[in-house]
Amino acid sequence: MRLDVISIFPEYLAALDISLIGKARRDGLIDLVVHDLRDFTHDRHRTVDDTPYGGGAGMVMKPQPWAEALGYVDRLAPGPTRLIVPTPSGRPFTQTFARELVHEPHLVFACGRYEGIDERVYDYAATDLGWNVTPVSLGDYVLNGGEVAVLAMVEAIGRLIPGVVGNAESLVEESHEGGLLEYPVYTKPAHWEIDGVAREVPPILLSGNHSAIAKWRHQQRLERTAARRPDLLHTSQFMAADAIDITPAVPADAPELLVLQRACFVREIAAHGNDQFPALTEELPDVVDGLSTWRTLIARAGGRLVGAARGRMLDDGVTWEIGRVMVAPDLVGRGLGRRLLEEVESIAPREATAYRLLVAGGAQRTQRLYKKAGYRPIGAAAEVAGTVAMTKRRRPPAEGS
Ligand code: JD8
Repeated sequence: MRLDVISIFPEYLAALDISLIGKARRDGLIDLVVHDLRDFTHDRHRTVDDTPYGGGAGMVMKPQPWAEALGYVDRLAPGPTRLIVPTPSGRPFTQTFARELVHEPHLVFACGRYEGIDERVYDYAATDLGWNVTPVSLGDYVLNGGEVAVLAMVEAIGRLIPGVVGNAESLVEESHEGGLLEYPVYTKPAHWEIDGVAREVPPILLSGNHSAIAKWRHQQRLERTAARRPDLLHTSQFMAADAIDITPAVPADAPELLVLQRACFVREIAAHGNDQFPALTEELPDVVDGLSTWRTLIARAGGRLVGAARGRMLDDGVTWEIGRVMVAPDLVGRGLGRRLLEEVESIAPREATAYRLLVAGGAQRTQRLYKKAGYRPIGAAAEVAGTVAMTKRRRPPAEGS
């Protein structure tokens, strides 16, 4: 892979002379050259910038020096060239993109400064040089120029070249490889004391039980990702990371609850042609009203509403009626339904001595879940056609609880 970097501060890229990238260059694994843009100016002051057309603060980099610099490196490396232009307005640079770029035969990095580079340079590179021009951002913060971004990108791409990083093995379990953040690491001493405080290495890591260690490390990656980067997790992984938050519903949850109940009960229509199921016919105001007449719990995974359940006391003053135990269709079968049922049982007032709930007549899977939870069917429910009522005695709450 050939890389060319163009900058008015070539010394900024000196960091690429050292460490793994530096060694890879000396070992011929990476062919990287840094060019000074001012070498492509012809005036005594080696001018690379001028005032912006349309006015405004700062200066803009002139097109001619860039065109000559890009033309020069174009002749240095045959074959397709990709021009990476660091800019806060570029596509986010990610590990996935790094893994894509490592397969490019020739990468050119244009380090801008000031307010940026005259926009016509990108059209020249794409049209006249036939390059694939890609504006890329290192992250949602503002730097003073492209050099820092190029340092990061060249390192992230270079270390993926076979042979650059000693044990390729370690490339696998890194953050952003496989979508999870990396697990915590420890080294000697196992017992570490500082300022009179002793800190131990998690015993599992001293056990020699490699499958248990791998399991523990995976769980650590899940929990750390759920806590720090929920955006990286697929909802199902929240379950595995046990990072589902169950909280009381608030009126603002009503729109998502309406969507969830439609999604969860739509099968009723297909299974029993029953499109009059309340959960299917309700509109938003009905859901909002329900939040004031029922105590409703919701489950969220990384901010997404993935489940709910509700309860209310029946007029007999002793029965806690449970309803709308719902789990998002893509998450059924992972234990969330059982957990929601336990939670909504647990919020029943002290005077409740029994639970009662309705199940769609044909919903065998759901009935099995309730039977496993101790519920027993007591026959057809009068109040909602096509449903079966199931009840369970409530174990008296433990003394003092
Ligand atoms: C290239 C000039 C400075 C940017 C006026 C401040 C990348 N993630 C990132 N943040 N900032 C950059 C970046 C900033 C640059 C240049 C990259 C060239 N500047 C400009 C526009 C606002 N000044 C970046 N990658």
